[in-house]
Amino acid sequence: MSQSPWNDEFFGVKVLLDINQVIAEIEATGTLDALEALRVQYLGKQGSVSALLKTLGGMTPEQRQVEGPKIHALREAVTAELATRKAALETAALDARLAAETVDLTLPAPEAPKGSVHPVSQVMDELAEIFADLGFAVATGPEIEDDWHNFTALNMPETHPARAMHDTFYFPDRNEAGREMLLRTHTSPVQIRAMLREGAPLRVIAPGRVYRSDSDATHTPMFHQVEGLVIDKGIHLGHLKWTLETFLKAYFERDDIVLRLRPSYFPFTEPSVEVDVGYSIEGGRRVVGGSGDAPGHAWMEVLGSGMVNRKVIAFGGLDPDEWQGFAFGIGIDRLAMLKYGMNDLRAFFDGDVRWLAHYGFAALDVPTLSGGVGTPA
Ligand code: 2NL
Repeated sequence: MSQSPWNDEFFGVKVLLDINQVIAEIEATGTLDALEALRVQYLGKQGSVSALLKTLGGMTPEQRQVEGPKIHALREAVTAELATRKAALETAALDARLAAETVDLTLPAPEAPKGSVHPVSQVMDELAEIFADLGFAVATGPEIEDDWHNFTALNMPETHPARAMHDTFYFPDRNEAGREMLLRTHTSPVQIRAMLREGAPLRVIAPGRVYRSDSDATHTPMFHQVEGLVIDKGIHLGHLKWTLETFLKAYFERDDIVLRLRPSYFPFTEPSVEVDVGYSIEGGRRVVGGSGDAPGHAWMEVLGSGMVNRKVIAFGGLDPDEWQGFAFGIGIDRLAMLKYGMNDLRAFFDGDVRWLAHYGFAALDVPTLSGGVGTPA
């Protein structure tokens, strides 16, 4: 760097700038704060290098041609030196920290927050496991359905009063085939699709979300249902009763489950039966088991079922003279409440993590029904 000429009065600006002195000063800076103070002193708005730059305005073109490059070179030299020193100080600070700080690898790691399995998911897994033992596959399908799969194929024609009873959420537009679109009111359409796709024989369960325009203490507009369907030759009510009894014993993990079948009506089954189980109250909670007619016991409805209506078998693309079947439908949320002792359905869907911490299941410690269906109690 050439010797600076600006050691004295210069165009009215009092400057004392010796480039070698400036560089020495920057190099001697020991802290980032001190360096920043120097930057302001030279390059800041009121800085001395900035003041020199301003003098260019008052020069003749000839003077400017001579002095301009020198002043700019000076500014660049100071800027570069400040940057070099800044990097050196930062590196030194980091080295000092690295030398001073140590990581104690023997300290226990902080515990990560753990998620948990929602009771509805847990019960769905249990149902899939129990029915897998009985030869059922799990079928899924769309939650947005057309009215043919949700109603017509289930023997609920346009004018059928049960369509109104379902309090359906309809979409404003029809699909390409001109069918009304809706949120499925049950998982039956999944089974209709399974029949059409896979034919017979068939054993499927269809668990999932269903929607009805209904909302109070015991009804949420979205809830969970599992339906089951068996199609084979020579299927009769005895198969239905044995299957449901075997399922309920496995689910409640009790061998003393007693069923009561009551005649009922569903458009998609004929005959239709409502299934009750005996229970008693123990410690303020419903405990399933024993006959509902026994002292201190009562009957509680748990599911609806029946022999698949001939018309529904035909809508599923099968010959009802050749194939018969039974079907059932259960509310999963209520099934979870009965087994795990919750009393408010709405809390299931509030998304409150405190509720989930209380009722949820550890992801890696899922209680499985490892005994399997049919294992002696
Ligand atoms: C109830 C009643 C039921 C079915 C669902 C069904 C499905 C097909 C064919 C015939 Cl594809 N039936 N499902 C049958 C009887 C009852 O549910 O009260 N559920 C909570």
